[in-house]
Amino acid sequence: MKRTLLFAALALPLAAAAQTKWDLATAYADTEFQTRNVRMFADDVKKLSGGKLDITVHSAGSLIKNPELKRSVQTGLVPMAEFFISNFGGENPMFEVDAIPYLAVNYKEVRALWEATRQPITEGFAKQGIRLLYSVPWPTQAFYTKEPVKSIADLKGKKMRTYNAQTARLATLLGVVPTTVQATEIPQAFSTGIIDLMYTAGQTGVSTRAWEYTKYFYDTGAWAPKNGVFVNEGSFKKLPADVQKAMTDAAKTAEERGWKLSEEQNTEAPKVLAKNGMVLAPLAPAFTAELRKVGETMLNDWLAKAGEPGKAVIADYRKRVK
Ligand code: PCA
Repeated sequence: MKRTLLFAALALPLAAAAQTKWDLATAYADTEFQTRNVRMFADDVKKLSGGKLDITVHSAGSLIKNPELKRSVQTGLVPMAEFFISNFGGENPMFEVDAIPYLAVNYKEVRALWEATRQPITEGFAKQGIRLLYSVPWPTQAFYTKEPVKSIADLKGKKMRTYNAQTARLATLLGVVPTTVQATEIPQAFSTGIIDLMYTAGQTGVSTRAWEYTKYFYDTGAWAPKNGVFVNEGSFKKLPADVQKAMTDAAKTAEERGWKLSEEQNTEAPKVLAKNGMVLAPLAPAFTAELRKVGETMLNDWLAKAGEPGKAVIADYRKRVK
């Protein structure tokens, strides 16, 4: 017994020396499926690398706040981060192609859009010194309101929670007041009256207990924006080849698993909302027509910004969903 202990004590520093410890920062809470998937990814990297790389996941903005995540991984402040890709449409329009309402309205289309844009998006980040390891969509975006909505007129002047420039633009086009609130701060923003309604996935509604401050759930199915998990390219290159492979293999698995989880949540989360008393209300035809118009405007704006490469990916996408 004594001997085993002594052996263990001697073995420890050796094992520790061979192990690299990294941090991965994300803005989202542990209750979100995206975070669960990131944690499984970190476990897989550890297993596949034979324990050589141990990634600690820091969730809910506990290490780095949402707006700082990309810059932090770019400058190497943290080697890895997960962030919401369309937050950075201002740097490269390609990054926000998945945040245009009614461009891709089901998982088949969302996947086709990803297949048509993965390369330019990956290259865009590579130019900035970060490697996109995998990307997973949030379930389709839905309105959460306190009162029933028959058309845009019912929303006029209300304060809507937004999470990036695209949703702020959407809010402006709807005639509501955009108010930036991080996902983890949604309950507090409702209870203090900073926002009257929000627009997010059913899953995020479950994670933030939307039934405690809203009543109606309108799933538009209009878009499924994506998160990405990133590594600083310089840090990645310094890893031994077998650890690099462990990371890219684990990323492939995480992407497949994540898409499955996302699709599952897309049907399961609304049931949880209903069980807790929310009304799963159908979108009124007038409201749908108005939203589609807003979507068209946003697509045209995007095409004007994204130029020839933008036109090319949309044409490629349209071919894929024909
Ligand atoms: N949930 C995250 C991003 C999009 C989503 O569905 C949020 O609301 O911040």
